[in-house]
Amino acid sequence: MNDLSPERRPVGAVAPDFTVDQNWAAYTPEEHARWDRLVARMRALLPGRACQAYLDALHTTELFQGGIPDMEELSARLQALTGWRVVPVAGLVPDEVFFDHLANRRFPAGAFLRSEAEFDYIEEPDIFHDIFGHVPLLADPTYAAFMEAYGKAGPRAIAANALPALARLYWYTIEFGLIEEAGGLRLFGAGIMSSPTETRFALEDASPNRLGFELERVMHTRYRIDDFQQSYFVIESFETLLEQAERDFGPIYATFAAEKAHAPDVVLAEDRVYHRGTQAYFRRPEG
Ligand code: HBI
Ligand code: FE
Repeated sequence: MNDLSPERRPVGAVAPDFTVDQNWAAYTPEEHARWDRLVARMRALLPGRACQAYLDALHTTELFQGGIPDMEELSARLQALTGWRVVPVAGLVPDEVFFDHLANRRFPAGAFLRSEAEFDYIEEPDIFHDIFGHVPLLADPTYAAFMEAYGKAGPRAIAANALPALARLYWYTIEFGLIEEAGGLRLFGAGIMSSPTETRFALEDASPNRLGFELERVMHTRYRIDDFQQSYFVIESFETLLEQAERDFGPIYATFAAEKAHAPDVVLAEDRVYHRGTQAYFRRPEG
């Protein structure tokens, strides 16, 4: 995003692995207060909607003591739990760099906080999306192992020219995934966890499909990047997700180029259908 909002401080030197100094002391009182408002809004919504592992992690990571977290302190706590660290970056980093960080249990988190004008939506992942959305589940050992396996799968996908397949797995799980719990469907995707409107839409709105996660199905399904999802995929557990991530993706990549990708709103005969969406949200007259 070139039009950096005036409040976004220029970062210092960028290391070869694209990490920067978080410069925690430079956050302003307004930014710390904005972080607290963003967190308070989501914490009012997530009980009963976020998966239990996420709610548990909010406590084990002691993440929300108030104010923007210092990634060094947060990493010390997280490393003791699952070996993961959180490293500051200026923004999106090249795919191969991103995969290498994940494969080594380092989560790259944007060091900047969205401006007041971007309070409700920001295109690029900022520190709130990355730390509030992605980091808590890294305290869950099974999810932590899945994220490492995802990172390790990167180089082969790039070599097989099948990066979109792996990006779709990321999108429909790590960013927008749902999980089945005894009480019903719950959220675990970071993109939903950091959005008050999508938190409700993904779980409660009649519009989107809610379909059982299946690896090939997800790797062959396109997604939208600028709006809510037309389909959300439901995993049965982090254990089943980890098993899938440890499969050999080679055969799937081999068919990837040939097979036509599915549109984001379709329901296939072989789908496990939790909810067949009306897609009303996407038929609404453009405002
Ligand atoms: N870089 N900092 C950052 N954060 C991301 O989520 C990210 C990235 N680079 C690439 C990327 N995500 C996606 O293309 C992944 O699917 C690889
Ligand atoms: Fe993200």
